Amino acid sequence: MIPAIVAGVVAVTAVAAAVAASNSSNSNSSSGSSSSGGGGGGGYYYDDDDDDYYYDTNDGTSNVIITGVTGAGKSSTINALLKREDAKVGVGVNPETKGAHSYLMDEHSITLWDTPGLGDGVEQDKENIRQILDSLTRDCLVVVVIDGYNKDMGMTYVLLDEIKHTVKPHQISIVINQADVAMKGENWDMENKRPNKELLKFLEEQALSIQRRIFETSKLEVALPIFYSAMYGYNVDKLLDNIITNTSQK
Ligand SMILES: Nc1nc2c(ncn2[C@@H]2O[C@H](COP(=O)(O)OP(=O)(O)O)[C@@H](O)[C@H]2O)c(=O)[nH]1
Ligand SMILES: [Mg+2]
Repeated sequence: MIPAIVAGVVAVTAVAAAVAASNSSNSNSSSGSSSSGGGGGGGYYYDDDDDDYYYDTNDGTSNVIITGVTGAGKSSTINALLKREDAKVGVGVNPETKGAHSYLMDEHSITLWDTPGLGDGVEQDKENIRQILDSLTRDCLVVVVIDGYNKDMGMTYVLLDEIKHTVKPHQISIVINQADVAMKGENWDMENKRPNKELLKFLEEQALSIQRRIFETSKLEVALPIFYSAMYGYNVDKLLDNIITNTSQK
């Protein structure tokens, strides 16, 4: 069954193939995986009605799609959540994630999806957005990762404008990574791996401002973004709590 799918072409199929590939590569990093690529386990399914492949939502886990611009820290966020270095992290802003990869969080019945980043060229972005849209399901949670100095919000707005037609606002979670460098590295308490008072105030204001800008630009009423640092583990527990709460809120 899998080779037939891999032999097929185009985006959704590429994602489906990635699902199959990542599920097999996951088997050595997580035990008791309930999502196997082939057979009856899950990963994807074929819908006769519209002759297309879809992510399997019947494997018992909730799909959490991690999106955002290249370099925001999607892969690093996944590693921080998993507490292991499974997702390949880029050096600088080179896109390291091509195609979607899944990571199972057995203990929470969550499948995290690492998606290709945005901002790598018009054609590539179109293709990547299409892949992201194809991956959305009725009850998935879309986590949009923004970097702490949000240098490129434009692409994030484009993404939100695309996904808002497919998912409901409560299925979108905006999160701000790289809290440690939000003030260019200043006011980060390196010893305790947390922001000092000044940076904390800056981050709180930034979260409010991003929430407001998203409303103004995309007319989306999203929850107040959580800020964290995947690199130093700051607020990652809060991020996980937020994901768990939002995935159980169907
Ligand atoms: N300072 C800082 N750097 C980070 C953080 N998270 C990720 N990075 C760095 O940002 C770069 C891009 O990270 P990556 O996870 O590959 O981003 P992706 O393209 O969105 O998957 C890498 O060099 C990471 O080490 C963070 O919380 N703080
Ligand atoms: Mg990546």
